[in-house]
Amino acid sequence: MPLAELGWDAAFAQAFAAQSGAREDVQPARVVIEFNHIYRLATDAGELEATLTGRLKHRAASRSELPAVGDWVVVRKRETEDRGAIVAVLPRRSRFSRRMAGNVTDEQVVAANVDTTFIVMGLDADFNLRRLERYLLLARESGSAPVILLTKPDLAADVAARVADVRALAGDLPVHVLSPKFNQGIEQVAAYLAPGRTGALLGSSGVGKSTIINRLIGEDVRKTRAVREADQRGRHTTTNRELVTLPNGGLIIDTPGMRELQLWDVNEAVRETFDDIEALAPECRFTDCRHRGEPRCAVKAAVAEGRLASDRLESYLKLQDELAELTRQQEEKAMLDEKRRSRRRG
Ligand SMILES: Nc1nc2c(ncn2[C@@H]2O[C@H](COP(=O)(O)OP(=O)(O)OP(=O)(O)O)[C@@H](O)[C@H]2O)c(=O)[nH]1
Ligand SMILES: [Mg+2]
Ligand SMILES: [Zn+2]
Repeated sequence: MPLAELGWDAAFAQAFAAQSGAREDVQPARVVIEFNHIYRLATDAGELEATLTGRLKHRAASRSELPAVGDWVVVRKRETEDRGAIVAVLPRRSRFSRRMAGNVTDEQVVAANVDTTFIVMGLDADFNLRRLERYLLLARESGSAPVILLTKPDLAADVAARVADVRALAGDLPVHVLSPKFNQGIEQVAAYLAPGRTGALLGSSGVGKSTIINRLIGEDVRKTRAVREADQRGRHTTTNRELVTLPNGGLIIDTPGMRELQLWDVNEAVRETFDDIEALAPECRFTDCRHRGEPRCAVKAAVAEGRLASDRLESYLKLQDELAELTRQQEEKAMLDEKRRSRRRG
């Protein structure tokens, strides 16, 4: 498959030339799937399995510097080896990151070099505006274009009201309603996936992400499973992120449903999303006003006068708390990393 059909272009070619110099034993490849540090890569000559070079592994200060699905990498393959070795990751054009699940303070790149991030939410029991807001922050920060897909309209009584709530939250972002199971509205997704363009499907388990891919392809290539009877939750059917090539030339990343979506650096996206509050802040009496009851606070005044919704301010303040805690943990981790490094230096 020619590299262009995998999303390769002049800018990536330039980055590759800068990384590989005059070496002749390396080639560009795109990460299709990762499993236990073994990568399946797509090249212009077919697929290839690869591992990381020790150098790449040990130089990485964060997990986010290692290849993720969608990444373009520099891979070395010798005729005497049955596997390739990834020597470098090319700079990402976009990346959807979250904080790693569990107790670790590190960034996890969920998908790289994505043009369109599809945030998929069910109109049924999955429907949750606060969660959608968090997805949107991470998607805005990713550098890709967010698009909201609402599925399972057949299982919701008040579709119109729910869609209206989503539109109010989404501002000028596109919102589409579709029914993957019944093959309705899939062309709205296909429209974003011209040849060489990459999309990624993100959302809870059971919302129909893999079903969308099956409908785009016209064949059941991805495993899907009915949600649990009792509580309508998904069964975590997809277990690995994977870049899938579509017959019409587009590419799409299927991802496992996320159980938790902890924020990573989304300060810029918060500023953009809450630009109304940010615009009021300079009129507060104190330049470092936190809008939590300080005297002559322009933001509180706007709420009192009905110019700003109080639940909007509430979610803004909650996000500020969460981001402050994240910054504190990042600083703590940076300090520990530095100590470890200086101890190693002796
Ligand atoms: N009623 C209804 N069911 C749907 C719709 N879209 C998908 N489903 C069903 O929802 C179930 C879960 O779909 P999947 O595609 O496996 O969901 P997923 O998002 O890939 O889930 P994970 O892989 O676990 O993250 C399947 O039984 C689908 O047939 C829809 O619009 N309406
Ligand atoms: Mg799936
Ligand atoms: Zn204030």
